[in-house]
Amino acid sequence: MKTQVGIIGAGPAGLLLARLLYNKGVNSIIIEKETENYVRNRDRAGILEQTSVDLIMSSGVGDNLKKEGLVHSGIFFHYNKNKHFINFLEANNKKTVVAYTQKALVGDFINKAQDDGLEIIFEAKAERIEDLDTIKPKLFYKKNNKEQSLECDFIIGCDGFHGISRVSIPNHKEETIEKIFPYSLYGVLSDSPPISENIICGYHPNGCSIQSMRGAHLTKFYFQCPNDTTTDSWSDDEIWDELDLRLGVKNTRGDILDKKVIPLRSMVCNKLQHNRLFIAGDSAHIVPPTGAKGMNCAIGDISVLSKGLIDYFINNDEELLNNYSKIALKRIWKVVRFSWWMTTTLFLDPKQSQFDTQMQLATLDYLFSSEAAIKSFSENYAGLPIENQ
Ligand code: FAS
Repeated sequence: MKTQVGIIGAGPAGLLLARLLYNKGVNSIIIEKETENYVRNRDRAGILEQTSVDLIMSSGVGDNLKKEGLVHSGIFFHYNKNKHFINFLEANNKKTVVAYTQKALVGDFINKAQDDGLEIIFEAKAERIEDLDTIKPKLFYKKNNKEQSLECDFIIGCDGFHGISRVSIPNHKEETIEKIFPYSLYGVLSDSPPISENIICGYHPNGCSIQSMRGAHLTKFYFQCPNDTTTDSWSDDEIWDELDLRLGVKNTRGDILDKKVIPLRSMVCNKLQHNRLFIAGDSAHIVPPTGAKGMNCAIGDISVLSKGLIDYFINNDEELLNNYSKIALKRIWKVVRFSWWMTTTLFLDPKQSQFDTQMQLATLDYLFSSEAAIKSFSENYAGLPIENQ
C-alpha cells in the first residue's frame, strides 16, 4: 500500500493531523493498534485551550464542541481554608478554556473521518520503520497476525509515549530530557455532578487535589499519592473523605466508575524529526495532568506540523517542515515549564523542608495578590500562542 503521509496512532494528534491534511487534499492513512471501540471509549483529558478550540473549529469538526463544550470562566484554588478564583475572561481578554472531553473529541474525529472515507486501520500494530534514509520510508505493521507494509512520503509518529516512533529516531535517548516526580496522581472518575463547573485545585498538607468536570453528571478527581500506591490502597469511602478534606468542600458522592494511579513525569525529546520521520504529541513529550496541557500540547504540535506538510505538498515549500522541530520545541518547553510550575507549587514532595512549604504558600499568596501574576497565569492556562497559527 502507498500514501503520502503514514500516521501511527489514532489519538487526538493523529486524528487531527489526518483531518487537516484531508481538508487540503493531502492523503494519509492512520495505523492504530487498538480496536475502534477501545479508542472511542478511552477517558483522558477534559480541557481544551482556546488555541485548541480555534484549530478544531477551523478543521470543520467543531459542531459538537460548539454545542456541548462548556466555556470555563476561570479556575478555583482552595488553600489555607481560603477559596480564590482566577477569572480568565477578565485577566486574559476573554481567552479561556472549554470543558470538552478527549473521548468526545476523538469520537467526533473518527466519525468525520469515516463520513469522508479517510482511512483509519484499527487493530493494526506498527512494528518497525525501514528506509528512513530514503524519500520513500516504509512502515511495517501487523494486522490479523499478517505483516503488511505502507510506503509513504512521510511517516508521522503520533503513537504516544510507548509507541515505536520516538525510539526510531537515531540518538533519541541522548536527545530526551526527563524528570520523574517523587509522587503520583490517583485519578477517579465518578458518576456524580461536579460541585463546580470550573476546575478546583486544592493545596493541602496531605497533598494536592483537583476537581474537573467530564460532563453534567461526570466528575474527574485527582489527588496526590505516594509512588507505591495502587488503586486498592484506598476504599471508595476513604477516597471521598480525603477529597472533601483536601478540596475543603462537601463533594456530591456517586459511583466510582474508574480508578487509575498515574506516575508523574515530564519528558521532552529534543529531536522531533529525522529525515522523513516526524513525531508529535505524547510520543514527543509528556507532562503531568496538573496543568491540563497534555492533549493541548499535542494539538499545538499538529498545528505547526500540518502546515509544514501542506506547504510541502501543495506549495512545494519545505521551509516550515525543515524547521518543525525548532518551532514546536519553543512552545513545548514553555508548556512543560508551566505544568512543572503548577505541579511543584501544588504538590508536597515527601522530602520537602519547611522552607519549601513556605515558598509554595508565598507563591500562591503572590498569585492572588498581583494582577500581573494573574495575567501571566491566565495566558499560560488558556493557551500560549502557536507560531504560524
Ligand atoms: P495518545 O496516547 O492519545 O494516542 C496515541 C495512539 O497511538 C493510541 O491510540 C495508541 O493506541 C496508538 N499506538 C501506540 N503505539 C502504537 C503502535 N505501535 N502502532 C499503532 N498504534 C499505536 N491530559 C490532559 O490534558 N488532562 C488530563 O486530565 C489527562 N489525563 C490523562 C490520563 C491518563 C491515564 C493518561 C495516560 C494521559 C492523560 N492526559 C491528560 C494526557 C493525554 O491526554 C495525552 O496528552 C493525549 O492523549 C496525547 O495525544 P496523542 O499524542 O494523540 O497520544
